[in-house]
Amino acid sequence: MKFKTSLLTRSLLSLTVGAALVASAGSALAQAKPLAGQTVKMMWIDPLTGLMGPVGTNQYKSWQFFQEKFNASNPAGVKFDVIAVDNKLSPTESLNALKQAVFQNGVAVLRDQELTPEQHIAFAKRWGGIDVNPFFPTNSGWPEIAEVRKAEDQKDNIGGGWHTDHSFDQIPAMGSILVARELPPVGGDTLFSSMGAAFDSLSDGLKQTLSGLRAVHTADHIYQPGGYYSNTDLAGEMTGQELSTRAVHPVVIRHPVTGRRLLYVNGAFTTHFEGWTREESLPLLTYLSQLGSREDFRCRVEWKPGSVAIWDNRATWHLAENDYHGHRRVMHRITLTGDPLAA
Ligand SMILES: O=C(O)CCC(=O)C(=O)O
Repeated sequence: MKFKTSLLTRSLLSLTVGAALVASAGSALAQAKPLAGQTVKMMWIDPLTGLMGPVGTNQYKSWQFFQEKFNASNPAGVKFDVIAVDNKLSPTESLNALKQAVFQNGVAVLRDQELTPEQHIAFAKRWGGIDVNPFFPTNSGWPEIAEVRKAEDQKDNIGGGWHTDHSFDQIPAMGSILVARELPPVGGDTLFSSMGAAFDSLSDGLKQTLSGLRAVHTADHIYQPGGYYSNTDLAGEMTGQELSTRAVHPVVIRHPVTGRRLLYVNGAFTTHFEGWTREESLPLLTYLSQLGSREDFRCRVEWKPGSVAIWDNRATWHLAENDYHGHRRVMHRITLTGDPLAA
């Protein structure tokens, strides 16, 4: 599939990392499908409690559960692995297995679901708290659910540049659970990039330098009046323009669960290194943005009706491809509360 650079991509990149990255954003990735011959584990979710577990009764909708692994050494960029969850696991143990898969691999996809908004919310609560997104439309009728939506007549999309969600918060969101509601006939994939693989690829010298740095994150240039969205055809739908955001985080963090070291700056929300001017910061931020979006650190999620993706914001960046003009795409996102970040 040909990569198309959206207006958001262009704006964010020119803001933070410059036009060079646009030119480098080619894409020829493998697709998010289980490998032939592998077993796909069936899981179910309890509509009332949001608990998930192995299928064993007809009373629940089954889950197809596979995880998507980033593989820095594979030029194709993606390796898929179907998790073998033991049928004897309890629902809570199964959910814990899914959580571990997301923490270790960055993103997991569940296929063929029929989650109602209430089930989506109940499932999200099983992961911890919900961070209500103050900027996206919430037209689903549930305040916990942000709508990531593009209409047939709109040209701009939400999330069209590489980013990680809510890095501008003091305690950034752990991740998100994104449910496909309406999909275009083709396109509209989401790309993910592994920040563990990006960090591992650095020289010892740059690892050491970055480990001593902190960076400033804000979304004011995105959501405030005069910011990115005010110049798009999404302007009338976004909210929270009066809000101001700012947070300072280590440039290299440790994953709170796995302990893996991760690069934690992103092209959308990181403006400069603490104690450095923006001009001084830009060359290094540009380099890191180019590195982090390298094809061999990425995987692609192809959406299908009933797909649900769960990702870890600490361990990944993501980008929503804007290559389906003339068609409608509606996704429901619940943002999951995170933990304080530490080096
Ligand atoms: O629509 C998508 O695929 C992802 C949207 C996005 O970037 C986000 O919710 O942060």
